[in-house]
Amino acid sequence: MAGAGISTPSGIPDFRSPGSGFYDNLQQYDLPYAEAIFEIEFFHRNPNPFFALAKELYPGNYQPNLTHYFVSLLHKKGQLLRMYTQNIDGLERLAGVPPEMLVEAHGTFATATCTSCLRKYDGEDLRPEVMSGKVPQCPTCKGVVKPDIVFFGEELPRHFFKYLADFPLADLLIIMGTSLEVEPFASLAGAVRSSVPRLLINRDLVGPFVWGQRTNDVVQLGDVVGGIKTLVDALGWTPELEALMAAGNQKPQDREEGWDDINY
Ligand code: CNA
Repeated sequence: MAGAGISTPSGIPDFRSPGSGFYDNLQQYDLPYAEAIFEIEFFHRNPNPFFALAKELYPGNYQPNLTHYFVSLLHKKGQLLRMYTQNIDGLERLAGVPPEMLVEAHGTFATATCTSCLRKYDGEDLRPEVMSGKVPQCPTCKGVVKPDIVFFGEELPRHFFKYLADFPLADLLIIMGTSLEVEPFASLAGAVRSSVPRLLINRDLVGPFVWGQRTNDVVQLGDVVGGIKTLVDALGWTPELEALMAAGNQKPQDREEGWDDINY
């Protein structure tokens, strides 16, 4: 399970970190209150603040970091049952985690839907309008086309409910970079069997790790990249992770920089 904290090392602010978090830096969006940017009612009245944020977060502006590649490595080793992410930045996909191994619980910019006629679009179809600061319009009915991000007041995607089958099968739950404050996602932490170890890698203690730790819970407090490096090192996987990152960072632009330039 992951949240915005795994993407802060890629340069994307999270919501709740004091000072750097998105909720502390909303002046530019002219909102009545922070959460309005993700409220569907507000969006129907004024989609501009959301699209200002979408321009910033649209896939292509940021690169995955070591944390995303770690999940990709877990998959390559046949150890990943599923990744449940709250993130909407698409960095898991960019790091090579196949879409079917991902549950993007709060949606994705990869697809979009017209809010009037419900016609489906590929996220790439919207890119020119989003990047030029416009609200994308449906060519068919002129309705606003909204990326398939889950807003407050909207239902979670159907595939979120894969958790009912996945979580009882897990034999380890890794939770990283999330405040575990958003429901129903947060409650997934309690959906594994009580005999299953849960590992929290996060800057601070969150959710059940504050008030109801199980005897087999493990907490690694601090920066998520440092925490994952420690884990990967203990597993003896560091060379493989470095190779995966190097290959991933070369791919998009065929870059020639070395390890030092890789985003971690
Ligand atoms: P959050 O509530 O902002 O919490 C982030 C957590 O991560 C906090 O506990 C931080 O202390 C911790 N954290 C931040 N950076 C690090 C770091 N480098 N190392 C270790 N811990 C760190 O974010 P959640 O994901 O829990 O909240 C759910 C919201 C945030 C979801 O709806 C997301 O869609 C939404 N969000 C997503 C993105 C993204 O896609 N990258 C960015 C901002 C917000």
